[in-house]
Amino acid sequence: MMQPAEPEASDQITIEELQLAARNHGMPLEALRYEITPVGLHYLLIHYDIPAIDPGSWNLTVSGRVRKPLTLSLDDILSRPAVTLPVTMECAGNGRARLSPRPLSQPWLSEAIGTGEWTGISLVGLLSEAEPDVSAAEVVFTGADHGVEGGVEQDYARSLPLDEAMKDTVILAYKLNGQLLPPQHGFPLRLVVPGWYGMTSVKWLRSIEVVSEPFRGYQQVRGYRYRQDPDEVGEPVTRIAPRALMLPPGSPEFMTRDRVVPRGPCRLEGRAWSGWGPIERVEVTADGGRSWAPARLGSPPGPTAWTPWSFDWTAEPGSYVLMCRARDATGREQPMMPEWNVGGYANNSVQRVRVTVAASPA
Ligand SMILES: Nc1nc2c(c(=O)[nH]1)N[C@H]1C(S)=C(S)[C@@H](COP(=O)(O)O)O[C@H]1N2
Ligand SMILES: [Mo]
Repeated sequence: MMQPAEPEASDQITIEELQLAARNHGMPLEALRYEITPVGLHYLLIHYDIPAIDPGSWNLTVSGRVRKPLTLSLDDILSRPAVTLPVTMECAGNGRARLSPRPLSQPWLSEAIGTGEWTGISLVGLLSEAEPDVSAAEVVFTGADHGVEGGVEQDYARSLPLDEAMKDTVILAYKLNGQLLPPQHGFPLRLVVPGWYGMTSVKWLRSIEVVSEPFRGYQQVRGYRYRQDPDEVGEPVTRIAPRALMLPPGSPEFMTRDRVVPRGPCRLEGRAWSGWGPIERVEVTADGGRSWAPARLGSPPGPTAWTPWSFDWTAEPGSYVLMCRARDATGREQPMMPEWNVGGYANNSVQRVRVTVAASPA
């Protein structure tokens, strides 16, 4: 059977990419079986070093274009009413390593995802208490981590437009899956912005500043822009493009990760999400995309988390490339082939899972 070619990376992975990949791990795709990703299996992306923070002396400041600037200790934050929300988070660089030419950065394939159950305080509550004044346009979130990127020494910082920051699903989280944040996920406090790519959700948060002009920080105007040419201003990377992933069926071959599946009925399962709207449809193909059949959709664990799907496949002897694709309620759908950009962001082209079904049981 003719199979569609999978986009191949053009050159070999460099030692610097490997260095990043060894620090920042993905979610093993078999962890798609968990509705809430266990801590430790959730993906991880850290631009610089994990900062050392003493929770006793740490505090959070809310300042800038506000009538009532605030300084809160960790105890102040822990004593406020708590909210808990399952949130599917994805790195904007997910899929980057399948682009050609490959942008040199964290070389994700498709595993830079996870769904955490985040507990914290609502950001809108805190901002309302600080009373942004009429000049307020954006909110800048700064982390305690520090490093150099693109030749610019910086604290990791990102902004959100005021109206996005005031949405009631945005939280300042101090717990992940019921435990205090582990160091790597932002202890003692991080921002969690459902629906937006992960770079928005600033970890090791130390200050919130309300500003009247668009923030010009590195991660806002140099990083995280869609560009065809490095000299372009580009468009900002914002919400998560739709993606469906399949829990790879059967068993893997150690090096290639190709699957071996016994013949007979085989339930394919996975999860799908989009930051633009609810998942409306997931389809599956086993014949290279000549025919797509709809998967059954289950209910997501919350409005800002992935939707489970399943599909009953009959595995006949042969070789297959299984694929799945998601469409959201805004009509956005995954493309078959990647769309290239300088930073390698938002490559949500469909996943390919190579499967062999043996003629007789092993
Ligand atoms: N302070 C700070 N916040 C950060 C980052 C960082 O390097 N420093 N990485 C961002 C990026 S690019 C992503 S994808 C998410 C990853 O969150 P996680 O490691 O908890 O999965 O955190 C974001 N928040
Ligand atoms: Mo990211």
